[in-house]
Amino acid sequence: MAPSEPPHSSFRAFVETLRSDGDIIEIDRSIDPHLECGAIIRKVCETNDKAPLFTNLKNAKSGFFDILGAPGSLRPKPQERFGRLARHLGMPATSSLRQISEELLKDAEKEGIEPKKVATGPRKEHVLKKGEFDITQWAAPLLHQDDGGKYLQTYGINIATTPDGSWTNWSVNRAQVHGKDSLVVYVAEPQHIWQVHEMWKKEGKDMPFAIAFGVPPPAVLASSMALPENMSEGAFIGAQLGSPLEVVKCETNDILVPATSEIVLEGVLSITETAPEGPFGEMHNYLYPGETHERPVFHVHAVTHRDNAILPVSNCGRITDETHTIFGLIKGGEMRQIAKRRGLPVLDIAVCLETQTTWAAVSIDTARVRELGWNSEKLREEVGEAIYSEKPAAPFHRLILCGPDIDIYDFQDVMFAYSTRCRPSADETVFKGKRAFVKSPLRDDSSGKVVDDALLPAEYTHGQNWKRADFNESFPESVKEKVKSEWESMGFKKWS
Ligand SMILES: Cc1cc2nc3c(=O)[nH]c(=O)nc-3n(C[C@H](O)[C@H](O)[C@H](O)COP(=O)(O)O)c2cc1C
Ligand SMILES: [Mn+2]
Repeated sequence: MAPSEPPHSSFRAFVETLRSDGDIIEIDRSIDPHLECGAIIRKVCETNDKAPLFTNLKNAKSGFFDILGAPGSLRPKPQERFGRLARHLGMPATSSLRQISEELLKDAEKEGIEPKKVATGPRKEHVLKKGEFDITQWAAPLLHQDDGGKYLQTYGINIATTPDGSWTNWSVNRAQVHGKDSLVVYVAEPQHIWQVHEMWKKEGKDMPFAIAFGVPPPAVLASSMALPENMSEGAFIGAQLGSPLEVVKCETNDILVPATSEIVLEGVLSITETAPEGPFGEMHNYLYPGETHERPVFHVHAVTHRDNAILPVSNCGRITDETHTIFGLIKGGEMRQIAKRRGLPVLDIAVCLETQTTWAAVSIDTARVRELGWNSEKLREEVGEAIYSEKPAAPFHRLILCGPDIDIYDFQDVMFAYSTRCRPSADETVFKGKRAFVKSPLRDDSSGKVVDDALLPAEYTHGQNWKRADFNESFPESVKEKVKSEWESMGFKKWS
């Protein structure tokens, strides 16, 4: 049966859409949230399998809660590779990463539409006050064996408002179980949650705070974006969707949370009390056993949840999970916008998921490069200086410049260009002192970010003077069509 609501309207509708897409494996046998659940999600991500919905987690209090793993990872069918991500915005499952990023970022400069406050919502179906819940007894998963604790928050949104009420920030930052009514939250410079928390420290008051799990999927995408300071992610996504998101007030503070949220934890983020957080298996597929950081404690004053609540869980590590797909979606789009704003001869920028999102491929408008009369050195210098100077580029340390015959979303094509057209040293420029990414296993790559020119010399003078020796370029259409139409009857596997 087709779902009655579009997938981007609520997390529940999203799950129903995945189900009707045939993109869910419902697991009703008893699964242990201690590592077993995490192992299944990990294997799913590493093999692009269907999203697992765990409906019988060991120790889960009856009906509270189920887990949806891999909510934004890749699908098995190549034509629907980004289908799960596309469904976050209510788009067709066959949408490309470029199409999804255009939809998310279209007219990004338009005025925000603030969320609309409504009286109540399904998330109020169950209200548990302090003393009525014990988070340590929930089915919060231990996701990797050396993680510092059980991570409840991997795909929810953290909601914080500045003391003057002018800016409400939504962000995805992990949080781990700390006590029966407390969590410890990843709050670190330069993230906005850290900035807002610093403002409350100056006020000398604990920060009113909420984490909402299972929110409308567009809200997660907006909360993963590096929007400018003072811009509320809720207002941004309202404008992108063309209508406000509905929010309800918390029970114990004035924080507004999405009305259809599956689970909401509300209370205060302490300005004085910290606890060790981490380690956690991270997006680059590294975990440093025993490495912890002191981070603020979240005192939970109330919990509200829907009937049969579902917790979304992202278990990051080796490609490909949400940290890669969403990074690819957002950072590629943001870097494309930078190139456009700076007037560079760039058609598009794609994050290479296969590199754990540390490289990006840049499609160069070579006709414009020829008009500008730029040589390779000048092009590398201009692109590197512009892109690496801005925040969205921090996670990347290699930009590969590609000509018009290269599909920058096809890593094999990018590697074909890189390996056959880029001479080490001669075609490379190294940039020093550029913004590094704290999460990178390199810790600090500010002394070595590179732009690799994978254009051939002819592209600077007359344009492409070669043809490829491959199926696509070395045969007439009539021959290709005939081969394709007879392929399977000759005994080969399905045409792809
Ligand atoms: C699945 C997922 C998990 C993430 N986990 C973290 C995290 O634990 N810590 C963090 O700082 N950023 C994390 N991020 C990235 C932030 O959401 C991103 O940097 C965002 O811009 C932060 O919001 P802000 O710009 O309002 O600070 C995660 C992103 C995704 C998609
Ligand atoms: Mn923000």
